[in-house]
Amino acid sequence: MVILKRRASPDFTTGLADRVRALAEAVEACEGRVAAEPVAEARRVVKQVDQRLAFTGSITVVALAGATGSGKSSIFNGLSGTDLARVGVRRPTTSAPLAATWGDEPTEDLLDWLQVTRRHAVNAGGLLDGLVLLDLPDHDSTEISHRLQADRLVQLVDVLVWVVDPQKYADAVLHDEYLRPLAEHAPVMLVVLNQVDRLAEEDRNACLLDLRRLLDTEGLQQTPILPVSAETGEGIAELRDLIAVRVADKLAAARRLAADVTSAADRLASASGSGEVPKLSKRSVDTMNAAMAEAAGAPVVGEAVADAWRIRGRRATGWPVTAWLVKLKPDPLRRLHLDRLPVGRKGKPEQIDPTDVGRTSLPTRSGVQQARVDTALRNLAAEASANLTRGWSDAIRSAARSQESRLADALDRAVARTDLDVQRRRRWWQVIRVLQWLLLAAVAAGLLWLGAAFVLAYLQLPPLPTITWGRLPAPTVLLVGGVLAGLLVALASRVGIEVGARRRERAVRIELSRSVAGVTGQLIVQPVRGELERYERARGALALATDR
Ligand SMILES: Nc1nc2c(ncn2[C@@H]2O[C@H](COP(=O)(O)OP(=O)(O)OP(=O)(O)O)[C@@H](O)[C@H]2O)c(=O)[nH]1
Ligand SMILES: [Mg+2]
Repeated sequence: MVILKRRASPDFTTGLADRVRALAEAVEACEGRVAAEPVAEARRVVKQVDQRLAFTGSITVVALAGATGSGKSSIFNGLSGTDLARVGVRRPTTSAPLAATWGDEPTEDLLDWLQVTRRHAVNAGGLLDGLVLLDLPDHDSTEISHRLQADRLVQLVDVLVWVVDPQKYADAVLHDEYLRPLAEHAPVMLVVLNQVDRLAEEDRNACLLDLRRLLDTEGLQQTPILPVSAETGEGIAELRDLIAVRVADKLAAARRLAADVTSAADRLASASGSGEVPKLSKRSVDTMNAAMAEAAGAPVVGEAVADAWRIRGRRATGWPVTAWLVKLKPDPLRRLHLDRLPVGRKGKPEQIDPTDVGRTSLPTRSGVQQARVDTALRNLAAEASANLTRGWSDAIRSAARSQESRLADALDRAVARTDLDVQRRRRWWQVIRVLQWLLLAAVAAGLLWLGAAFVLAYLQLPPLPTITWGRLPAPTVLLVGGVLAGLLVALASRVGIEVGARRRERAVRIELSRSVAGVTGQLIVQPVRGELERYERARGALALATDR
């Protein structure tokens, strides 16, 4: 980080550390969601920045790169005032990189990192102090190892000097595979047109113009072109001056790394996509929950609770003579194993206890229900991945289904643990029950009375005093009235019970929906939101890293 502390804060280095951190975060977020190649490249850049910044920023590594025979080694010798580099007629000549170092700054570790073993110190104390000049092998001969070494160092050095000659300056390999992809690095590159001594004045100008035009179309407007002849020494001093400027400002390394970060972030950003972060609407979550609730048996449970309510209500409020018959009906809740559940305890599906054995005996979901669940899940995932690239939408789809194997079981447990409040009663039932027994007592009294009158008449004993209510005899009123009133009360109560049963059914459906939403929230919505947050993180980090 030495460079960053001492930077003169020109734009390109401003926030380099932040941008690298952002790129590292983007790499982490994009892992597995974006094509492997740009992710790997961005990771390599993050590592390279860390490694290069760990070395001193006072040293500037300049490499001479280019096709075989363009004159790299000749220029290397010209710049260093030596004949260290072998210049040959037989192609290719240079097979391993060679370094010349200027100044007293230790360069051993840096050259070790660059894996350059052939090193020579040259005259110190000049404008080039702090320069490490590399003569690279060519990138275009039949020797694969040359290209591998050249490519590796092209990625690592601070300043690239591309040496071209009048015959091959427009070479497609050089332009398509190196210069164009390095457009972001235009400010840290130079192009040298060597062997100008071989050209007549007008050819030289035409050649320079054509080369300029080529570079401009490739986005390299900021890359200077220098006509040089290693043979005559023309242009070598100017080249030395251009290099000296870059050595003096000590910012070449940071500049290069900033360009690396920008282009890696750009590539990663276009691979990751620029779609807005999709929102998960309440509507699609609700639709999915409704499908899940149905598949989990919420309607069946609701009906069972209502039926159980009716049975208990009728038993409590029915005419006592016949009400016991209701007992013969099987309890619908018991049939579904919902009767022995904790009462008065709210089910908390988000804290599903794996040791809890609460299970219902609800029928397994039907094909239609399963299809509805699948459709709802698909729609949810589609909404959550709208406008996202393939990798991200795949990740969101699999996040929606990541807990699928646990889902059916978790839903059943949630239903089983939902407080159905099956013991709930109405106070009026008790009142009616008392009333029913009083009416039955009246019936019994009437019956006894009539019985007594019948026995007395049979034995020709004097009759009981005749009491009439209205114009009807009291015992008859008690008997018939009691029966009729009991039946009427039972019938009227049924209306109240029915209203209560429907209300219970609704309440249970709501309670079950809440439980189901708890489960889907944990097993579906949360993983999908997690993935969306990850995308948002990647997007934010890439925006920071690209610095656009
Ligand atoms: N006329 C002329 N010849 C040159 C010039 N520069 C280099 N040469 C010749 O071109 C040939 C190749 O030069 P090198 O410096 O070995 O080229 P190189 O780019 O290092 O080649 P490799 O190491 O194979 O990649 C040699 O014969 C040089 O003498 C120049 O400016 N003018
Ligand atoms: Mg050479």
